[in-house]
Amino acid sequence: MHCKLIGIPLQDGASRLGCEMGPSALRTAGLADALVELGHEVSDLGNLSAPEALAFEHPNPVLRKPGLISAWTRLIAETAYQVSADGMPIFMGGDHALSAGSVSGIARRAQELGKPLFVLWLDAHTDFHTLETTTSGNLHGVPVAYFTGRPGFAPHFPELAAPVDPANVCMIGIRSVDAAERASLRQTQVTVHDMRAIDEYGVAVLLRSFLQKVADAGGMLHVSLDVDFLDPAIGPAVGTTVPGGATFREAHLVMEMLHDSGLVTSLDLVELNPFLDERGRTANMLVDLTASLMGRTVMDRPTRSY
Ligand code: DIR
Ligand code: MN
Ligand code: MN
Ligand code: MN
Repeated sequence: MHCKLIGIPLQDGASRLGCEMGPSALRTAGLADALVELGHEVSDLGNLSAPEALAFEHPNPVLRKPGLISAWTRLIAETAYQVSADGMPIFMGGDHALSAGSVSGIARRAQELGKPLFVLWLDAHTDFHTLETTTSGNLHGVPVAYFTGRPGFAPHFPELAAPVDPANVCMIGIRSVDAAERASLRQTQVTVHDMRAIDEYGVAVLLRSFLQKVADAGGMLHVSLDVDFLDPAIGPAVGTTVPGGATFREAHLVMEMLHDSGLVTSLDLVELNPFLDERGRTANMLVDLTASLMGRTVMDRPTRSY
């Protein structure tokens, strides 16, 4: 596989500054070498430069830096579309607002290839606010609503070339949902597996049925990994820690099953805030998880195991 690393030093979607150091921390933790060791070709395309903020007027007064996030979304979507012509793009964040761009750009590519795009959202949060409903104003809380085409983003955010079908979005790890998000999720076909579902069924059962759906549809699969999917004990470097997250073993199993499926075509690594890390352990964890996604195993597996 040809892995393309794209650094996106976007931090203004989150309330705590520091995610702009995420791409550097992932490089320092050895992401490229870990992929090379697995036999992949790796191109590090460097970091995108911050765009100029657009003029932006909106009745919701709490929105934080909406003109800047909108400009980033346009830039990232264009980049994602371009780099996905071949190989496997890995978007190194940067906060989760970047996924408004990465997913919408990949969706445009998928449409051109005539394939349905599926999204696996690994996160404590559903990130399903709109510009109207967010009360924090932090725009890392809106990307899923944006790329699935919920109303209210036009004309402030770039028009979507290809909205993602909400029925093709599966969320795992969820444990913090605001009331407005819950209400709009009820009106969609997004699959939301909260932590209770993991506890009751195990993460493998939940993921396997989604992967089967992607495979049956001949789809492309984008994985968006928010650091706060992980339990804070193994991923402290995030501004919005929520207790009760995925364990080391659950997170690795998810990545290993994703690898075995052969379905993953692009990846976001987001919300890493190195300023909050402990001697690089969260950055190292993300590199380890990415290595598992890209084929690192303990023992050989003769057959696909999803
Ligand atoms: C909360 C927290 N739902 C908000 N969101 C996120 O501010 O809208 N934290 N994405 O990581
Ligand atoms: Mn998120
Ligand atoms: Mn989150
Ligand atoms: Mn691993």
